[in-house]
Amino acid sequence: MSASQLSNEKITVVLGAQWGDEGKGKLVDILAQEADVCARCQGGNNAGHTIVVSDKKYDFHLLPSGLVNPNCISVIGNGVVAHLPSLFEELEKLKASGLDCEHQLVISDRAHLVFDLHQIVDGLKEIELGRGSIGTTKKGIGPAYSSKASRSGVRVHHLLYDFADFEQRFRKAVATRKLRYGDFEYDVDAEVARYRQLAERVRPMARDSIQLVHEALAQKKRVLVEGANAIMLDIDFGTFPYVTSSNTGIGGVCTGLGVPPSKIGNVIGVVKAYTTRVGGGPFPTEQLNEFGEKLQSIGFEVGVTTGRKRRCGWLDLVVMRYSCMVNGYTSLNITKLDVLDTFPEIKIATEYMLDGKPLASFPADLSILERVEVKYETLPGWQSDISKCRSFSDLPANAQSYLKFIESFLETKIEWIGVGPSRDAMIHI
Ligand code: 2SA
Ligand code: GDP
Ligand code: MG
Repeated sequence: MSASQLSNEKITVVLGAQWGDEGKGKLVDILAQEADVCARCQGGNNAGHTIVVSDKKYDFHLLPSGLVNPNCISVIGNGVVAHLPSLFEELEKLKASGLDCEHQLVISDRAHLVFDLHQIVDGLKEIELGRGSIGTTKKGIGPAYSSKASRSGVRVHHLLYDFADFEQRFRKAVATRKLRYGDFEYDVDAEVARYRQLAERVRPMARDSIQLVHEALAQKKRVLVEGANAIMLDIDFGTFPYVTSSNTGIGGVCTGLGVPPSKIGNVIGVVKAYTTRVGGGPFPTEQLNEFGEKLQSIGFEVGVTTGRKRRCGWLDLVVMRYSCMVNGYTSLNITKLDVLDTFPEIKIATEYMLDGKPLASFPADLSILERVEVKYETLPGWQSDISKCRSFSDLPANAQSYLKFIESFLETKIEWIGVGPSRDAMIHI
């Protein structure tokens, strides 16, 4: 890869284009080899990004995947919700696997804190929802963003300057939730003591990240943003209420880092060559049959954070057309094309029909989404191993046709093609 992949004028953004787990971490790792700054702008440790470098495998949750590059400063932006105990645990795990990167990490003093309290409430809310539960990761993400939106959230800076004030805010947050959910078990005094220690540990990495990113841009440094989750899990644009609690699309980059749209350059949408989803909610191209099982097992489709099996189905270009429209991708990374190697035929969804008529746009109402009939195109498979291909022309003709079909349907350039999990198993066009 040449250094020119990242602009030193504008921010490069990598976003999930479906329901998550498209392989964003792998592309971020590739691009971050040339980045000066790699930033997360939303979500928390609900994310799970796996990176494979030679024989080493790293799992990132709250931390930006750019940390694999020792020269890259990694930023947890103001739009992220951070569970500090998990942050330090993740750093320890990375250190144990040979990545000592704590000194590269910066956390925004405006980022909101996720407490164990939020994780407990996340679980209680899911129980309350019963059969309609969202299938959250139970990492406290929704309750932490609720605290933020209701202006009772606690931010990193609260922890740093006046601990008595922090303690008061924290105790009030617990009391309010106990009024709502009853007297759940929670050792508040122990938690206060733990945060007194965590405050000192986080102090050296807490900064005004907005200033940092703008200074980096002014100094012509290369800034990369790693999206977490994906557009169909976006709180506004996703399949609400089966979504996460942040703006996972391009808007979240501006609000989660404090950068204007004029500073955003390339936006790369990461698209799995089929579709997966974890948790509840509609999934029109889901294959509850041998095809879905085959995709799940060949693709090793298991949640990085929770270990849950991912639901699997065919590529959905109706979802992708909507995703391209909302996020305005300048190019796409098609990932896991190799997982389709053994399929004699491959289907692609091209239209949703409702009562015999094509739907003009992606529906807001889930009862409509549940009723749609999906129209598919069937393309011939290539039935050969593509994992060693390193250029577009190396790919079998049917794999090239599959990609060209996607590209022309979406009118968006395919720039990267993933043919295996490791860093080098990527075609760049
Ligand atoms: P939450 O925990 O409040 O954000 O859950 C709300 C919905 O968002 C989905 N969600 C995810 N979907 C795919 N991947 C995610 N990260 C992990 C991974 C998931 C895992 O990389 O594998 O390990 O299970 C992720 N995080 C949140 C979630 O399933 C809910 O549907
Ligand atoms: P993310 O959340 O979008 O970063 O994706 P995850 O890391 O949760 O899930 C993607 C999984 O697919 C990881 O285990 C990756 O190592 C793996 N992966 C990424 N790209 C490819 C690819 O092109 N081919 C194959 N076979 N695996 C891939
Ligand atoms: Mg993931």
